[in-house]
Amino acid sequence: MDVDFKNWTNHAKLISWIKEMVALCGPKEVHLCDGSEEEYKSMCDLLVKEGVFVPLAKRENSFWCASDPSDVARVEDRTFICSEKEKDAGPTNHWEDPKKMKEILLKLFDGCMQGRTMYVIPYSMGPYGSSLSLVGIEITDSPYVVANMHIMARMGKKALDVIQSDGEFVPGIHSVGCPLKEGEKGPLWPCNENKYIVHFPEERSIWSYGSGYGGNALLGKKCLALRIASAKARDEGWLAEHMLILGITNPEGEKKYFCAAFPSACGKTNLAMIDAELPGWKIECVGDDIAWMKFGKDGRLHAINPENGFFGVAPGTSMDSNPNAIKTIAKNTIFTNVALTDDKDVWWEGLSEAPEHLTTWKKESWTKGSDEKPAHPNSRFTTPAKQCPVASSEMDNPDGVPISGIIFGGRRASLEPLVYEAFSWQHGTFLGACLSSEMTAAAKGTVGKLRHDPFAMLPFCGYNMGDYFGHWLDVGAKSTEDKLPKVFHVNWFQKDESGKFIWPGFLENARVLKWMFDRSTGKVEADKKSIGLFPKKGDVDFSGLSLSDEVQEKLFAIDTAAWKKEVEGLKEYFETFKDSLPDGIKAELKNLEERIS
Ligand code: SAT
Ligand code: MN
Repeated sequence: MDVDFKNWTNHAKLISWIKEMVALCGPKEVHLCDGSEEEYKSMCDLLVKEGVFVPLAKRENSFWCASDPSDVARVEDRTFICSEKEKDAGPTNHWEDPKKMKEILLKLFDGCMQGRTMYVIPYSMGPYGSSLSLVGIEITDSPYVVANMHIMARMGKKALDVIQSDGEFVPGIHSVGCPLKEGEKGPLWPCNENKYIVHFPEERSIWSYGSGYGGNALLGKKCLALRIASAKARDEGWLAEHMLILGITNPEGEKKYFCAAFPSACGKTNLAMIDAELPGWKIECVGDDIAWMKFGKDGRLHAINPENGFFGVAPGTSMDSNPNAIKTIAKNTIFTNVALTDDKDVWWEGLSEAPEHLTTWKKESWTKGSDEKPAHPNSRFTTPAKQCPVASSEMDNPDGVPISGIIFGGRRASLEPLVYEAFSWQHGTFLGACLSSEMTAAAKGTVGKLRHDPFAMLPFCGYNMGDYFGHWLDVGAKSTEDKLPKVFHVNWFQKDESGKFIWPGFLENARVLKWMFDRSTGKVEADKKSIGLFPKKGDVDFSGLSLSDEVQEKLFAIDTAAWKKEVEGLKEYFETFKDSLPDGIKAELKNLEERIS
């Protein structure tokens, strides 16, 4: 098939790669994307015409859609890091020999786009003109992916211009793996039982097959901005992290930026745009999922958000838990796997009182009182970041924002207190390495099961996690403690014996942010305890929360027996990294053991 590249690019390497993919995948036609508004509109029109998208009546330019029930989350067991050496993928990743994997992929992709249109998407992760930004090309046979990429990334002609002048791009090929015979229409949500989400970190390329959902298919997000970027960051001395970025201004007008790493579906989006009820304080959102950080000339880490949209978890999002998200999704939003109301609006658990009747994400009729959940727990909204009422004007700043603090957190029913601070960068790196969290519906697996999730990067680190710990220590060695961000650990999810959360969470988390802010300006002192630096009594303001003395104590309790058990578990876990485990982590584990004994 002849593709006319004339008004699109004359970049030889790009053209030859696209031609190669056309020959391999055998699409019926090729659409070279320009990223324009008209293109977005035509993509949505097409999806409406096909019956994939249902236009929403109360939200301008917004759509509901439902995936195949088998394609609802990231598939971690089908995600591969194919480095030349197995050791470079490390014990936490699935590895396959790159040559062997290419053979598998070439067979899978052979003719996989038959009867479908191939879309070629040029996109930039990060603001144009930033030394941190990376451009990618995603080739896909899914118009749903094209529409979502329009929102999630900076997409189109400008990204091509960067490739033209710079030469470099990350190629990513994606197929739903569902070729069509002549005249065949195929399912509304095409996908394949056989899924492969594959990364070649040395070659810096991505091959994704069989899924049309989220991080499996929108290749700019987890595949490029985390797995490929983390490997590039290791080589070049910067950090690509699974972190939100937010700005806080105190009543005196002092402004600080924080990054926070939590596993998927643990409230990053809520925290990133938290509507603080702290008189005189202001919170701004720079990003809700990914941060790329690099040292500025001032010796401080500066972060950009490589994304341009939010792919947020819908269930639990409400005017109480996250009013800014609710306002963000009022228009120009794609809702996937939430429930549809009879008057063509969206609904999910926690949004409001359930209506009498709904259409579920499985497209089944649902009446109030039925046991089934009408929205899938990993249902999502794809929405433009700039629509957020507290979107930071720094979102497009190519230099990024200077980071004063880094926060780690997971879902832990017990053990981890509400908040504490690390003694040093090395200790903070250790806290990141020790992170564990109960699993959520964001990935296929057992919801609620506690697992180690270092730096909330377990599913996203593109190389050996032991080397990644070492990279963090190396990054710290490039600056000094006074310039490096302070590191904090938080846990919003402690429960009492009856299984009830003891901390109200959500908007009240701003009280904890305030303490971290005050620590970063040096306004408040902290108490040195066995596991870290703790707030002095009264410095985290509990006024008006009516927490009993017992609960207040429990929020900051250190259960030594439980910590001894935790240390034993960590020892065992860290042994899996063998000689990749850096000395700094070993030393911190020993220190912790001594402090709690
Ligand atoms: O599907 S995604 O990987 O984009 C969402 C998440 O797990 O954070
Ligand atoms: Mn995420």
